[in-house]
Amino acid sequence: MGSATSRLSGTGLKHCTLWKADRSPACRAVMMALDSMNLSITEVDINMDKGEHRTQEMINLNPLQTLPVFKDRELVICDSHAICTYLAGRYCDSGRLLPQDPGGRSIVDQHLHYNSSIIYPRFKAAAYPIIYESCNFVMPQQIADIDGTYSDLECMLYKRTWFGGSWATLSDIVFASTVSTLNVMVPIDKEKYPRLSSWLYRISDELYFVTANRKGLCEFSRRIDCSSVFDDTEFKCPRSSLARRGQQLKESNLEETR
Ligand SMILES: N[C@@H](CCC(=O)N[C@@H](CS)C(=O)NCC(=O)O)C(=O)O
Repeated sequence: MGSATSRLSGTGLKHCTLWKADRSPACRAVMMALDSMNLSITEVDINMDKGEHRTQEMINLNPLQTLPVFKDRELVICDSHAICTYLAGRYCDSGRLLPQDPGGRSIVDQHLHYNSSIIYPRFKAAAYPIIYESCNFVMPQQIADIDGTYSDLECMLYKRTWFGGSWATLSDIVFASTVSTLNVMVPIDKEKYPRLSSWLYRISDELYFVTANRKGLCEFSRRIDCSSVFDDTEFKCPRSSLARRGQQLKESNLEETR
């Protein structure tokens, strides 16, 4: 299991820990939420290929044997949606990511439930046979289901720039992690889904997407393309969220000056 590191600067929550794997969209949603709130916590990398999420220590934390797992002092939360709303409610006063008025909040909740109950099972049905069962392609039924998701999301974006309102909220962050991952397996047809594809383009430019989603998405793509275990000597990335942000910014600045 990866060793824990703590934050370097910024709003550090030393009493909080996230156990995560970058290739997991659920983990990347939490990482983006953290970066968008400028929060830095201890992050521990778990190698799912080695079954590190199934050790007794992890089962004690999360009997469901899934990632992410989050701990704030004695409180343990094992679902990305619940972790994101907890973080936004507890550590972000502004209501920017999670509206404080019941109406606005219900819209975000509705999106998080859609992500959890509809999109996530479709993601698993498409990706797991490739990751775990040496299947080399996304099966036709799974392609149709993912296309159905794109169609739903396209409708939800009618007359909207962002899913939750006039700015990006947790709805957008959570959808960004799953939709960018689905897009690797079933590319979004720009002609058929213009609103969804421009939303994905727009959110891909957000700093938190760059710092917290890109590396894991790249790892996932590599895994889907090659059906091979990701070589974790590549894409070395600090585990503290602020350190991660610093390194990736440095890398993207370097790329720009090339
Ligand atoms: N509803 C959960 C789903 C978590 C989940 O299923 N995570 C996947 C990784 S993306 C996992 O841990 N799978 C177990 C495995 O692959 O063995 C959440 O949003 O946190």
